[in-house]
Order: sequence, then C-alpha cells, then structure tokens
Amino acid sequence: CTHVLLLSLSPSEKCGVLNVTKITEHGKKVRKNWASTWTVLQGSSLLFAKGQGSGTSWFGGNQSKPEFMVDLRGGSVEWASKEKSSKKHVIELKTRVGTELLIQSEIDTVINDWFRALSETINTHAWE
Ligand code: I3S
Repeated sequence: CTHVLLLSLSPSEKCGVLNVTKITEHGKKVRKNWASTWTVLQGSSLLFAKGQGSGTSWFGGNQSKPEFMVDLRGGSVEWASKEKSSKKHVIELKTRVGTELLIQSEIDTVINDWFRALSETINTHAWE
C-alpha cells in the first residue's frame, strides 16, 4: 500500500480490491449495488474508491479521492448469513451510525485476511 501513503501522510495497514455494497444507510435499507471497489484500511477508517479494479487507478484522473469512508470505531463485523447474500465469503460490516456494508471476495484467503484485519481494528479502537 505504499502509494496510498502520499494521500494521508500515514501508511495504510491494508489495501486491495473487494466487492462492496451498502445495504443500510443511517438505519434505512438501501438497494444493493455490488461494485469492485478499491479498499484501504487506515487507522480506524475504511476508505473506498471505485476504480477499474486496479490500485494504480487511485491516482489517475478523477479516481484520486476516496468516494466513501466509514469509521470502524464502535462497529462490528461478522460473516453474513445466507439471507444477506447468495455470494460466498461475505463479511457484514456494521458501523456505529447505522451504515451496513457487505464486503466480498471470491478468494477465501483474501477475505479471511480482511475479516481478521477489520476485527482487530474494531477491537483495538473499541475504547476510543
Ligand atoms: O438481496 P438481494 O436483493 O437478493 O440482492 C441481489 C440484488 O441486489 C441483485 O440486483 P437487482 O435485484 O437490484 O437487479 C444483485 O444483482 C444481486 O447480486 C443481489 O444479491 P447477492 O445475493 O448477489 O448479494
């Protein structure tokens, strides 16, 4: 994630391309819109930028800013139930402000690493 360093002056812990959709916003259900999304974990924030599925798109033209960001403090992660999605390897992320996201990768090692990283971040920042 070295190229992300320039963005925020602090290194990001983890980044990669995942399938992401919002399912709830401020406690209200919203329509699913799965998109391949460049995802960066940085401190207690998770940043998303829709790109062409490549890290290099981050700095290209209008892709240079994150589109969406969630604060992981006070949030939770769990493996999504079958009712939430028919896809495999889906993480359900809930934030303190009532946003719910589904995060998915076809590659189980990739999604397992993200699950661990997100859980650790939430636990680490639990008391802030
Ligand atoms: O939970 P749902 O409503 O079955 O989610 C599916 C739909 O969002 C579908 O799109 P439209 O019904 O808006 O055209 C998506 O294409 C599917 O991917 C969604 O389900 P999965 O199980 O893939 O999360």
